[in-house]
Amino acid sequence: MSESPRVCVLLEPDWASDSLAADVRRGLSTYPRTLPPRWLYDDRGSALFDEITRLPEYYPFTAERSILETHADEIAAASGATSLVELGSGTSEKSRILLDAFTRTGQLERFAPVDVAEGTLRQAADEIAARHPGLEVVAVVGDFTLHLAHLPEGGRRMVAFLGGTIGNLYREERAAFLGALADQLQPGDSLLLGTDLVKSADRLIAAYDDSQGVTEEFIRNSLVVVNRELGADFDPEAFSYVPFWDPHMERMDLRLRAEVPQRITIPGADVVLDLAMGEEIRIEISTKFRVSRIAAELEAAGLDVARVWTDEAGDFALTLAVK
Ligand code: AVJ
Repeated sequence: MSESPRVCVLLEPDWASDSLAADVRRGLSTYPRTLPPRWLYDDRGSALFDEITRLPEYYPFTAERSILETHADEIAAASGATSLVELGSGTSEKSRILLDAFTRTGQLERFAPVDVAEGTLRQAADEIAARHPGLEVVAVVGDFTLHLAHLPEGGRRMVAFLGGTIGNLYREERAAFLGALADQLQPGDSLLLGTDLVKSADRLIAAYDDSQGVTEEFIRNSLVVVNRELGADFDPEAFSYVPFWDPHMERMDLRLRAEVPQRITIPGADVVLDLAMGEEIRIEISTKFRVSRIAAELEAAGLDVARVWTDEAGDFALTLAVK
Protein backbone atom coordinates (compact mmCIF):
# COMPACT_ATOMS: atom_id res chain seq x y z
CA MET A 1 0.00 0.00 0.00
CA SER A 2 1.37 3.41 -0.88
CA GLU A 3 0.63 6.29 1.45
CA SER A 4 -1.19 9.16 -0.18
CA PRO A 5 0.87 12.33 -0.45
CA ARG A 6 0.50 15.12 2.08
CA VAL A 7 0.01 18.52 0.46
CA CYS A 8 1.00 21.79 2.18
CA VAL A 9 -0.38 24.91 0.56
CA LEU A 10 1.75 27.96 1.41
CA LEU A 11 0.28 30.33 -1.16
CA GLU A 12 -2.59 32.65 -0.30
CA PRO A 13 -5.56 32.34 -2.69
CA ASP A 14 -4.95 35.79 -4.23
CA TRP A 15 -1.18 35.39 -4.24
CA ALA A 16 -0.92 35.15 -8.00
CA SER A 17 -2.82 38.27 -8.98
CA ASP A 18 -1.50 40.32 -6.02
CA SER A 19 2.15 39.62 -6.64
CA LEU A 20 1.72 39.83 -10.41
CA ALA A 21 0.27 43.33 -9.95
CA ALA A 22 3.22 44.32 -7.78
CA ASP A 23 5.72 42.84 -10.27
CA VAL A 24 4.02 44.61 -13.17
CA ARG A 25 4.03 47.97 -11.40
CA ARG A 26 7.67 47.66 -10.47
CA GLY A 27 8.93 46.03 -13.66
CA LEU A 28 7.20 48.19 -16.22
CA SER A 29 8.12 51.49 -14.60
CA THR A 30 11.92 50.97 -14.71
CA TYR A 31 14.34 50.58 -17.63
CA PRO A 32 14.72 48.23 -19.30
CA ARG A 33 11.08 47.44 -18.70
CA THR A 34 10.71 43.90 -17.41
CA LEU A 35 8.12 41.27 -16.56
CA PRO A 36 9.45 38.54 -14.26
CA PRO A 37 9.69 35.09 -15.84
CA ARG A 38 7.81 33.29 -13.07
CA TRP A 39 4.60 34.43 -14.80
CA LEU A 40 5.40 32.46 -17.93
CA TYR A 41 4.10 29.22 -16.45
CA ASP A 42 0.33 29.30 -16.58
CA ASP A 43 -1.29 26.18 -18.11
CA ARG A 44 -0.59 27.35 -21.65
CA GLY A 45 2.95 28.44 -20.76
CA SER A 46 3.69 25.15 -19.02
CA ALA A 47 2.48 23.24 -22.08
CA LEU A 48 4.64 25.42 -24.35
CA PHE A 49 7.66 24.92 -22.11
CA ASP A 50 7.07 21.20 -22.30
CA GLU A 51 7.13 21.52 -26.08
CA ILE A 52 10.37 23.53 -25.86
CA THR A 53 12.05 20.68 -23.99
CA ARG A 54 11.34 18.44 -26.99
CA LEU A 55 12.77 20.85 -29.60
CA PRO A 56 15.95 19.61 -31.28
CA GLU A 57 17.60 23.03 -30.70
CA TYR A 58 16.86 23.12 -26.97
CA TYR A 59 19.87 21.16 -25.71
CA PRO A 60 19.71 21.97 -21.92
CA PHE A 61 16.93 19.52 -21.23
CA THR A 62 18.52 16.51 -22.88
CA ALA A 63 21.96 17.45 -21.58
CA GLU A 64 20.79 17.58 -17.97
CA ARG A 65 18.80 14.40 -18.33
CA SER A 66 21.81 12.56 -19.71
CA ILE A 67 23.90 13.68 -16.72
CA LEU A 68 21.22 12.39 -14.38
CA GLU A 69 20.89 9.12 -16.24
CA THR A 70 24.64 8.55 -16.15
CA HIS A 71 25.37 9.72 -12.61
CA ALA A 72 22.20 9.39 -10.52
CA ASP A 73 23.65 6.58 -8.41
CA GLU A 74 26.79 8.59 -7.66
CA ILE A 75 24.71 11.65 -6.84
CA ALA A 76 22.55 9.69 -4.41
CA ALA A 77 25.61 8.16 -2.75
CA ALA A 78 27.60 11.41 -2.62
CA SER A 79 24.69 13.28 -1.03
CA GLY A 80 23.98 10.61 1.57
CA ALA A 81 20.51 12.13 1.65
CA THR A 82 17.47 10.54 3.28
CA SER A 83 15.18 13.34 2.12
CA LEU A 84 14.98 14.81 -1.40
CA VAL A 85 13.46 18.27 -1.77
CA GLU A 86 12.90 19.51 -5.33
CA LEU A 87 12.40 23.23 -5.97
CA GLY A 88 10.33 24.16 -9.02
CA SER A 89 9.58 20.51 -9.57
CA GLY A 90 6.92 20.85 -12.29
CA THR A 91 6.11 17.34 -13.47
CA SER A 92 9.10 16.01 -11.47
CA GLU A 93 10.21 14.26 -14.63
CA LYS A 94 13.88 14.54 -13.77
CA SER A 95 13.55 13.79 -10.10
CA ARG A 96 12.11 10.45 -11.14
CA ILE A 97 15.57 9.48 -12.35
CA LEU A 98 17.01 10.49 -8.97
CA LEU A 99 14.21 8.74 -7.09
CA ASP A 100 14.89 5.50 -8.93
CA ALA A 101 18.57 5.75 -7.94
CA PHE A 102 17.68 6.48 -4.33
CA THR A 103 15.34 3.51 -4.37
CA ARG A 104 18.17 1.25 -5.53
CA THR A 105 20.29 2.36 -2.57
CA GLY A 106 17.31 2.19 -0.22
CA GLN A 107 18.40 5.35 1.60
CA LEU A 108 15.49 7.68 0.88
CA GLU A 109 12.65 8.25 3.35
CA ARG A 110 10.99 11.38 2.03
CA PHE A 111 10.40 13.23 -1.24
CA ALA A 112 9.18 16.82 -1.11
CA PRO A 113 8.44 18.49 -4.46
CA VAL A 114 7.86 22.27 -4.26
CA ASP A 115 6.05 24.16 -7.02
CA VAL A 116 3.55 26.99 -7.51
CA ALA A 117 1.49 24.96 -9.99
CA GLU A 118 -0.80 23.04 -7.65
CA GLY A 119 -2.49 20.78 -10.21
CA THR A 120 0.71 19.58 -11.82
CA LEU A 121 2.29 19.15 -8.40
CA ARG A 122 -0.54 17.01 -7.01
CA GLN A 123 -0.53 14.79 -10.06
CA ALA A 124 3.24 14.28 -9.94
CA ALA A 125 3.10 13.58 -6.18
CA ASP A 126 0.36 10.97 -6.67
CA GLU A 127 2.27 9.20 -9.40
CA ILE A 128 5.48 9.15 -7.41
CA ALA A 129 3.76 7.90 -4.26
CA ALA A 130 2.24 5.07 -6.28
CA ARG A 131 5.58 4.16 -7.82
CA HIS A 132 7.52 4.28 -4.54
CA PRO A 133 5.52 2.58 -1.81
CA GLY A 134 6.93 3.35 1.61
CA LEU A 135 8.29 6.72 0.51
CA GLU A 136 6.76 9.64 2.39
CA VAL A 137 5.70 12.21 -0.23
CA VAL A 138 5.07 15.78 0.96
CA ALA A 139 4.04 18.17 -1.82
CA VAL A 140 4.56 21.85 -1.04
CA VAL A 141 2.57 24.41 -3.03
CA GLY A 142 4.90 27.36 -2.76
CA ASP A 143 7.33 29.71 -4.41
CA PHE A 144 11.01 28.78 -4.22
CA THR A 145 12.06 32.37 -3.58
CA LEU A 146 9.49 33.03 -0.85
CA HIS A 147 9.03 29.81 1.07
CA LEU A 148 12.49 28.45 1.71
CA ALA A 149 11.89 28.71 5.45
CA HIS A 150 9.04 26.21 5.15
CA LEU A 151 10.78 23.32 3.43
CA PRO A 152 10.08 19.99 5.13
CA GLU A 153 12.75 19.32 7.76
CA GLY A 154 14.25 16.18 9.15
CA GLY A 155 16.77 13.62 8.01
CA ARG A 156 19.66 14.52 5.77
CA ARG A 157 18.31 16.63 2.94
CA MET A 158 19.39 17.16 -0.63
CA VAL A 159 17.65 20.11 -2.25
CA ALA A 160 17.54 19.74 -6.04
CA PHE A 161 17.17 22.88 -8.14
CA LEU A 162 17.35 21.65 -11.70
CA GLY A 163 16.80 22.78 -15.26
CA GLY A 164 19.03 25.82 -15.14
CA THR A 165 16.23 27.86 -13.59
CA ILE A 166 18.72 29.68 -11.36
CA GLY A 167 19.85 31.36 -14.59
CA ASN A 168 16.57 33.29 -14.64
CA LEU A 169 17.75 35.23 -11.58
CA TYR A 170 20.02 38.26 -11.63
CA ARG A 171 23.33 38.03 -9.82
CA GLU A 172 22.05 39.76 -6.66
CA GLU A 173 18.93 37.60 -6.68
CA ARG A 174 21.05 34.47 -7.00
CA ALA A 175 23.18 35.56 -4.07
CA ALA A 176 20.08 36.26 -1.98
CA PHE A 177 18.48 32.97 -2.98
CA LEU A 178 21.57 30.84 -2.36
CA GLY A 179 22.24 32.61 0.94
CA ALA A 180 18.67 32.12 2.14
CA LEU A 181 18.75 28.48 1.11
CA ALA A 182 22.10 27.87 2.80
CA ASP A 183 20.68 29.43 5.99
CA GLN A 184 17.94 26.81 6.01
CA LEU A 185 20.27 23.85 5.54
CA GLN A 186 21.83 21.88 8.38
CA PRO A 187 25.46 20.74 8.23
CA GLY A 188 25.54 17.70 5.93
CA ASP A 189 22.52 18.84 3.91
CA SER A 190 23.27 19.58 0.27
CA LEU A 191 22.15 21.41 -2.85
CA LEU A 192 22.12 19.78 -6.30
CA LEU A 193 22.18 22.69 -8.72
CA GLY A 194 21.60 22.47 -12.48
CA THR A 195 23.24 25.20 -14.56
CA ASP A 196 23.54 25.76 -18.26
CA LEU A 197 27.10 26.50 -19.39
CA VAL A 198 28.56 29.21 -21.65
CA LYS A 199 28.89 28.00 -25.24
CA SER A 200 28.91 29.40 -28.77
CA ALA A 201 26.46 32.22 -29.44
CA ASP A 202 25.09 30.34 -32.45
CA ARG A 203 23.95 27.37 -30.43
CA LEU A 204 22.56 29.56 -27.67
CA ILE A 205 20.56 31.69 -30.05
CA ALA A 206 19.25 28.62 -31.86
CA ALA A 207 18.07 27.19 -28.54
CA TYR A 208 16.05 30.33 -27.76
CA ASP A 209 14.93 31.19 -31.30
CA ASP A 210 13.77 27.83 -32.56
CA SER A 211 12.67 27.37 -36.14
CA GLN A 212 9.13 26.36 -35.15
CA GLY A 213 8.58 29.55 -33.15
CA VAL A 214 7.61 27.71 -29.96
CA THR A 215 9.91 29.81 -27.75
CA GLU A 216 8.56 32.98 -29.31
CA GLU A 217 5.03 31.92 -28.46
CA PHE A 218 6.10 30.96 -24.94
CA ILE A 219 7.59 34.43 -24.37
CA ARG A 220 4.62 36.21 -25.98
CA ASN A 221 2.25 34.26 -23.74
CA SER A 222 3.46 36.44 -20.84
CA LEU A 223 1.35 39.28 -22.26
CA VAL A 224 -1.66 36.98 -22.47
CA VAL A 225 -1.19 36.15 -18.77
CA VAL A 226 -1.15 39.86 -17.84
CA ASN A 227 -4.26 40.45 -19.96
CA ARG A 228 -6.13 37.63 -18.24
CA GLU A 229 -4.99 38.18 -14.65
CA LEU A 230 -5.01 41.98 -14.59
CA GLY A 231 -7.51 42.89 -17.30
CA ALA A 232 -4.83 44.45 -19.49
CA ASP A 233 -5.20 45.10 -23.21
CA PHE A 234 -1.84 44.05 -24.63
CA ASP A 235 -2.03 43.03 -28.28
CA PRO A 236 0.59 40.26 -28.33
CA GLU A 237 0.79 40.44 -32.11
CA ALA A 238 1.89 44.09 -31.93
CA PHE A 239 5.19 42.90 -30.49
CA SER A 240 8.07 41.12 -32.16
CA TYR A 241 10.28 38.61 -30.40
CA VAL A 242 13.87 39.75 -29.83
CA PRO A 243 16.16 37.11 -28.33
CA PHE A 244 19.85 38.02 -28.08
CA TRP A 245 23.05 36.82 -26.45
CA ASP A 246 24.64 39.37 -24.13
CA PRO A 247 28.33 38.41 -24.21
CA HIS A 248 29.31 40.70 -21.32
CA MET A 249 26.70 39.41 -18.90
CA GLU A 250 26.94 35.93 -20.44
CA ARG A 251 23.22 35.54 -20.62
CA MET A 252 20.42 35.20 -23.10
CA ASP A 253 18.11 38.19 -22.98
CA LEU A 254 14.61 37.52 -24.30
CA ARG A 255 12.54 40.59 -25.10
CA LEU A 256 9.39 41.73 -26.83
CA ARG A 257 9.61 44.88 -28.95
CA ALA A 258 6.68 47.19 -29.65
CA GLU A 259 6.29 47.31 -33.41
CA VAL A 260 4.05 50.37 -33.25
CA PRO A 261 3.64 53.12 -30.64
CA GLN A 262 0.92 52.03 -28.25
CA ARG A 263 -0.87 52.73 -24.99
CA ILE A 264 -1.60 49.73 -22.77
CA THR A 265 -4.00 49.90 -19.87
CA ILE A 266 -3.49 47.45 -16.99
CA PRO A 267 -6.41 48.05 -14.59
CA GLY A 268 -5.43 45.32 -12.11
CA ALA A 269 -2.09 47.03 -11.51
CA ASP A 270 -3.29 50.63 -11.89
CA VAL A 271 -0.86 51.16 -14.72
CA VAL A 272 -1.17 52.99 -18.02
CA LEU A 273 1.86 52.28 -20.16
CA ASP A 274 2.87 54.32 -23.19
CA LEU A 275 5.33 52.52 -25.40
CA ALA A 276 7.20 54.23 -28.21
CA MET A 277 7.81 52.34 -31.41
CA GLY A 278 10.76 50.01 -30.87
CA GLU A 279 10.56 50.02 -27.07
CA GLU A 280 11.32 46.68 -25.50
CA ILE A 281 10.12 44.69 -22.52
CA ARG A 282 12.51 42.10 -21.14
CA ILE A 283 10.60 38.93 -20.35
CA GLU A 284 13.38 36.60 -19.31
CA ILE A 285 17.11 36.33 -18.85
CA SER A 286 18.80 32.94 -18.98
CA THR A 287 22.28 33.23 -17.52
CA LYS A 288 24.95 30.78 -18.67
CA PHE A 289 27.70 29.80 -16.27
CA ARG A 290 31.30 28.70 -16.10
CA VAL A 291 32.11 25.98 -13.59
CA SER A 292 34.45 28.34 -11.70
CA ARG A 293 31.72 30.95 -11.33
CA ILE A 294 29.16 28.44 -10.07
CA ALA A 295 31.64 27.35 -7.42
CA ALA A 296 32.41 30.95 -6.46
CA GLU A 297 28.72 31.82 -6.04
CA LEU A 298 28.05 28.68 -3.99
CA GLU A 299 31.08 29.24 -1.77
CA ALA A 300 30.05 32.86 -1.23
CA ALA A 301 26.73 31.55 0.06
CA GLY A 302 28.51 29.23 2.50
CA LEU A 303 28.21 26.00 0.52
CA ASP A 304 31.19 23.78 -0.36
CA VAL A 305 31.34 22.19 -3.79
CA ALA A 306 31.65 18.43 -3.38
CA ARG A 307 31.26 17.24 -6.99
CA VAL A 308 30.57 18.62 -10.46
CA TRP A 309 29.17 16.49 -13.28
CA THR A 310 28.82 17.60 -16.89
CA ASP A 311 27.49 15.90 -20.00
CA GLU A 312 29.96 14.69 -22.59
CA ALA A 313 29.69 17.81 -24.72
CA GLY A 314 30.19 20.05 -21.68
CA ASP A 315 26.89 21.82 -22.31
CA PHE A 316 25.40 21.61 -18.83
CA ALA A 317 26.56 21.08 -15.25
CA LEU A 318 25.15 19.54 -12.11
CA THR A 319 26.93 20.68 -8.96
CA LEU A 320 26.57 19.07 -5.56
CA ALA A 321 27.38 21.54 -2.79
CA VAL A 322 27.31 20.70 0.90
CA LYS A 323 26.56 22.91 3.88
C1 AVJ B 1 13.29 26.71 -17.45
C2 AVJ B 1 14.30 28.77 -17.01
C3 AVJ B 1 15.64 26.90 -17.50
O1 AVJ B 1 16.07 29.53 -19.30
O2 AVJ B 1 16.31 27.84 -20.64
C4 AVJ B 1 13.38 28.06 -22.27
C5 AVJ B 1 13.19 28.65 -19.76
N1 AVJ B 1 12.89 30.10 -21.79
N2 AVJ B 1 13.23 28.75 -23.41
C6 AVJ B 1 15.67 28.47 -19.79
C7 AVJ B 1 13.16 28.91 -21.23
C8 AVJ B 1 12.93 29.99 -23.10
C9 AVJ B 1 14.36 27.86 -19.29
N3 AVJ B 1 14.39 27.59 -17.83
